[in-house]
Amino acid sequence: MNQIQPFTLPGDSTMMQKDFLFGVATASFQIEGDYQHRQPCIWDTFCSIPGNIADGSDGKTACDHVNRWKQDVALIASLGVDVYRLSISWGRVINEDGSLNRRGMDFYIALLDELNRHHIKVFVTLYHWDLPQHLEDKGGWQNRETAFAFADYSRLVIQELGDRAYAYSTLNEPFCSAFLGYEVGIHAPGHKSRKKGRVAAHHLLLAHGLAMAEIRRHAPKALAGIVLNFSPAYAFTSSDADIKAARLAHEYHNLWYLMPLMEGRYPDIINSLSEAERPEILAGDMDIIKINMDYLGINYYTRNVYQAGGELGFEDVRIDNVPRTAMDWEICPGAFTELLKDLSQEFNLPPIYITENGAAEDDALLNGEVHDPMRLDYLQSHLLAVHHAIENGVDVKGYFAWSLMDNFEWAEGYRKRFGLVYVDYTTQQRTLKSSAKAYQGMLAYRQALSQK
Ligand code: GCO
Repeated sequence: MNQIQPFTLPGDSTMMQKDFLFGVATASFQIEGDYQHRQPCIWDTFCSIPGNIADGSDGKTACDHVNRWKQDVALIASLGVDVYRLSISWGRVINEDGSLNRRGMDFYIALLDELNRHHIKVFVTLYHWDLPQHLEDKGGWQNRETAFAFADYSRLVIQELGDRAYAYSTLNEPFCSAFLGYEVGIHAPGHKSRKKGRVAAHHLLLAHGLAMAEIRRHAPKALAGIVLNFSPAYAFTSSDADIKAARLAHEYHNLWYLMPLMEGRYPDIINSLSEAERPEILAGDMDIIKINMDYLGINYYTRNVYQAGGELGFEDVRIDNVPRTAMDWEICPGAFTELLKDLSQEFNLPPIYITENGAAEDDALLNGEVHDPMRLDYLQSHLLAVHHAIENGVDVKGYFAWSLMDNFEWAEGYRKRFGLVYVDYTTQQRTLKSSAKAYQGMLAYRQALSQK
């Protein structure tokens, strides 16, 4: 195949400076496998119920990363990235009685040591959705106690990993855990109740605040923050009703998580829920949640369009004739720039890291190569979108492509591929896609610039 054109950014872009961090991201359940050596989690249970996962698969083997981690670190290093974002599997490091699982913890210690040996910084996510099943059996995120169990687990991990991690993120996308997992039930643990979704969100945010305090105490040099996903809400028409609908959707899906962190309160849409549907907020909770963060992680994939309607005043509209990824998500880099600008204007945000951005494509391995033109376009346009936001004054310090390699895409199973690296699940062979080469090329160019 012809030489792949590297991604390009203007030479004087902040993103081409050495201290802007470029990375790739993964999550424990999506890549690790080796389920025999950890507690079962809610995703194991969810996968075991027919119909939940599009291809009937599970996370038992995934990318077999626990057995291939050394080779995977070499792969990460070969891309030339500055930083790698991974998550810790709660049930791999903590036994059911709360004691440390030495074997599991040693796996992560060796992994972080190896990354650091390659001069790769590590962003550790403490919770990327794999709640131990024994905690779900006691109510999971419905149960306030889970927030305290999370703080205990976090403390043990942070005490062990300490400054091997450059940054800790408490939670990844509490929207997904709460809304997809407890409110609409398309993710584990599969509950379907508005009340449960709202209660889960509150306990997740409380867990975040409690864990932040543990990071501050036990790894004072590491950065501490959270990762939120945002799908900016656009009005279908310019009618007042649709504009209002988009605002309501933004409050319900995006600001429900950000506003408590920044301002110690839920957005106004909480007042349109019946008393019975609102979470119980105890005195002091919002102060715990509002703890100062060193950074905000933002995950962006797509935007959503809304019109007036539905029980809460908004409903999704699917618009035609727009480019979409294999997830059927609209490709809209302009909304990414606008999101970053709008959030920075509306809130007094800490520095931002783009902790995930990427696209699923129907990739195929042909003669040892994987060409992914749609992903190439997607990443190039979204890198530029970040650049434009920075030019407009938004403080972005890093960018992580989702994902290092193809992996278990939750309810979609293995059919949706997000990797820069292709994984052949029968052989576990990894192959750099064109997008990986374009990323590698950009990073090599930047490296050369910095040595001039
Ligand atoms: C997410 C998750 C990832 C997904 C990715 C693509 O943040 O939603 O962090 O686990 O795989 O977003 O859907």
